Amino acid sequence: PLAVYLNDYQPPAFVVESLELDFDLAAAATEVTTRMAVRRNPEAVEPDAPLRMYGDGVELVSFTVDGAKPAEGLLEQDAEGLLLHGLPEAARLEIVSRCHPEQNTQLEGLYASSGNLCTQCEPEGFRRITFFPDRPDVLTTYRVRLEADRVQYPVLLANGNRVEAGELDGGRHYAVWEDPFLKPSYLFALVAGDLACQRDTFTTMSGREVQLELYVEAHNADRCDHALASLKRAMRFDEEAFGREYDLDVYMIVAVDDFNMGAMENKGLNLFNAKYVLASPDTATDDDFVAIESVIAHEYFHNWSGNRVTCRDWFQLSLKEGLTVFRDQEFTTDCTLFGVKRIDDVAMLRAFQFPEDAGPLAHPVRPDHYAEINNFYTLTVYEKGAELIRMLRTLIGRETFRRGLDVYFERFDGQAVTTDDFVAVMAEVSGRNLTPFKRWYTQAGTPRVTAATSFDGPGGQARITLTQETPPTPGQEHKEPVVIPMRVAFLDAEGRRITAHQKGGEVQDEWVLELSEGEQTFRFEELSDSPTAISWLRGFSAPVILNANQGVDELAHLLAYDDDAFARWEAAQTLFRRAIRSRIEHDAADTALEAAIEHALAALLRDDAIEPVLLATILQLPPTRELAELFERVDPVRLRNERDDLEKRLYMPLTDAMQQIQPKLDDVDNGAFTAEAMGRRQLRNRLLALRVAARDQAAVPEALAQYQKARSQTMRMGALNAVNELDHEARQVLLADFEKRYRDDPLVLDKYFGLQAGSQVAGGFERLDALLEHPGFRWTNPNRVRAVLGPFMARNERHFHQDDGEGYRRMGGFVEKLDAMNPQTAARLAQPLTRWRKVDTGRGEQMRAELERLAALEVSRDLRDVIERALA
Ligand code: B3K
Ligand code: ZN
Repeated sequence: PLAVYLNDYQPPAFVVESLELDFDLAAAATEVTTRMAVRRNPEAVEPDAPLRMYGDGVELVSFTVDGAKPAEGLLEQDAEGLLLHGLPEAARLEIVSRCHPEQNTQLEGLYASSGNLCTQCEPEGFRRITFFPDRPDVLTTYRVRLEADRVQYPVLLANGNRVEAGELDGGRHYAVWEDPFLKPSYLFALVAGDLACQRDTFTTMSGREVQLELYVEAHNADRCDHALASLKRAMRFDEEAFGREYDLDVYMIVAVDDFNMGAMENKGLNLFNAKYVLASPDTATDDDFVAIESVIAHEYFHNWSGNRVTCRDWFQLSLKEGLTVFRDQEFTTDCTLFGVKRIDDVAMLRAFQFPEDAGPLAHPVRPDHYAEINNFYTLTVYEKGAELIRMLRTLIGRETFRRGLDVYFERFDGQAVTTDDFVAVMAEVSGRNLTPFKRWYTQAGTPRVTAATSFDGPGGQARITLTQETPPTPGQEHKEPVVIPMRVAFLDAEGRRITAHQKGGEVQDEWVLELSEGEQTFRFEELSDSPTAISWLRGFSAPVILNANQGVDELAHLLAYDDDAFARWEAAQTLFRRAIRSRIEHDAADTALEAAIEHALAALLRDDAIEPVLLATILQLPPTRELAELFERVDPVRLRNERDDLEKRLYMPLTDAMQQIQPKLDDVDNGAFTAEAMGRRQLRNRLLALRVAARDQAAVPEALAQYQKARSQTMRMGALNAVNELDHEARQVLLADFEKRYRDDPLVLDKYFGLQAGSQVAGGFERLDALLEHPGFRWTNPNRVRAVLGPFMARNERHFHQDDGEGYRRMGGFVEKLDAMNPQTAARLAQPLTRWRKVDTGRGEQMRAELERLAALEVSRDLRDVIERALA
């Protein structure tokens, strides 16, 4: 496909001074009247350039300029929309156009979902509603009039404040909405539907009362409390942690059943995938509760980082997404315990972003070209982007960073800007040259850092030498060094931090070393004791792969004592990885190593002081996806088997120790939703799963009992997850019961789909077929499709990677089928198929063949872009 390049950016030829949209809404055909006042942009490059209005699948009904039809030849219609030539300095345009919500299965633009009408405009959906200069640097004020059937669509919503409403003849009614804030078209939204409204209020720090309104289908009205409470917590947090106050009088959230992603931050009117709104203890797990809170917060935080200050062009996507993920991570950290949120974020980065950055779809946080922007809403732009913000804060200090954010929001309020603008503010407030740091934005790939240490005798001196290297990625053969903040501490034999100083520096017990060259040495003097262990990359201070060559004893010491939760967890992860590597590379277990790990885990299980949630997190082995990154190519089925076997061997001797903890966790199903209560449930469920994996005979009946007695979805799912890999009657009994219980509850049924599709128990293809035939399954609903196909590809190595290629062919077929309805979701689901160079050659060839089959078909631009990059 044809690519768009960052270097080609030009300011728009016209600015839009104001915009009025009139919608005559109906599911079959909606007529839109667009009135806009345009004026030549003084910053335009060419003084007489035409006005470009994008349109995608929109029918043009009529067009006038200052009340008259444009003269012959001045209005040009092409594949991208409309071009209007010969415009004067300023003009008023009126466009009447038509679109067809009911036929819109792509779920971009205006579409129908469960009988309601709603929109999704980011990034380029507005052009599917009407003709418009649909680019993020065209900002204007919106006045929107919605008219529709009163019975079918009693609720009519758009951005901003409702300024007028009334009844009309013929059973119709209308509402007029005005949004006083400048916004780009991607933040436009409307909803028309039959929805129940749950209300609450929030008083801002300056004492204004904001109406909070949550719209859901009437039968879901009892699942809204958590979302509303989360919203209020997020609003308070943004005031307290970032000084950001909400600006409109009303904040609306609407839950939509058919939605391509998690949610959308439209100004004053967020649209949400119902999955990230609806929750009750019976239907949602603790993880669901946490995810809802974080998505609600994320979209709310966008009101400043994204809406008040937006992106100049889509290359700058991380300007709003990286920053907003950073902000939502800070919020969740604030609500959870003991640094475990940081561990969860790192685990996710490693399992998903690192592979992306090492594969054929690798791209910089600020890409410099794209063929389809929808394919760039990635882990790299979001999660790695958030890591860059975090590193900036580490480098310039918390207070300076906070001051920089204030300056950024104030200076660019109402503007569309770039990641360079953001970094420039941070450079200004800190007085630092951050130009070298910007390589993080332009260079793809995960840097590899090695660390070596030497201690110079009793004088108490230490030397740390760090080196870095970033492997090549597509289109970027040669890499420059980046600025890596490495947070370190030396620990003594009791796990206490040792003090020392760097030449000319103060005495400290923790340092942030700045590695900015290929190799650098850092010297420490007058160490107060001789170190037993070094705690590296504390808090995961940079998104790198570290090799510190630490011995097993040193790692065990960190695992027992490190006061940095990440570093403690990482010590266990390093041991697990080393054991797996040995099994794969030497075809045999390193028995001494595995015995040492078991010993360290046993000590951990005896440790009364460790927080339950941290213990639960540390006990978990890395997932196959992440382990695969240790190898150039690997047989994924074997890797999964070795991982599971290692887990079994390590925990078999520990089943008694695990059993002994369990009674202390008997009261966890108590309906409490504090971080502590959730952490204890997590440990209870982890221990149960590990005991089942370790073949503890008593564990299966316990799982059955836990399921039967469960008063919450968390405990029910805990039991199901524990037995889901067992070819045992217990599994079937529980799953059948679960299916019966939640058959008519789509969001909970998705959990059943995931359990069935993600299980490696024999008969995976038959189960897959049955799920696709299930009355609750629909190809047009992204949640259903993802619930089945996602876990099949992510967790069911045995079937997805079956060595005859059957799994790849099936998934290729499903991607093809879905592509005809919903290209965006299809292109995303195709991604596991792009990793053909990472699996062993036999499988890799089968996977590649399936990609080539798809490449030969007429597929969407979204899917073609992914396939072409995968095959390049
Ligand atoms: N900004 C939206 C994502 C839009 C994705 C379009 N393919 C949600 C978010 O990041 O908050
Ligand atoms: Zn976002």
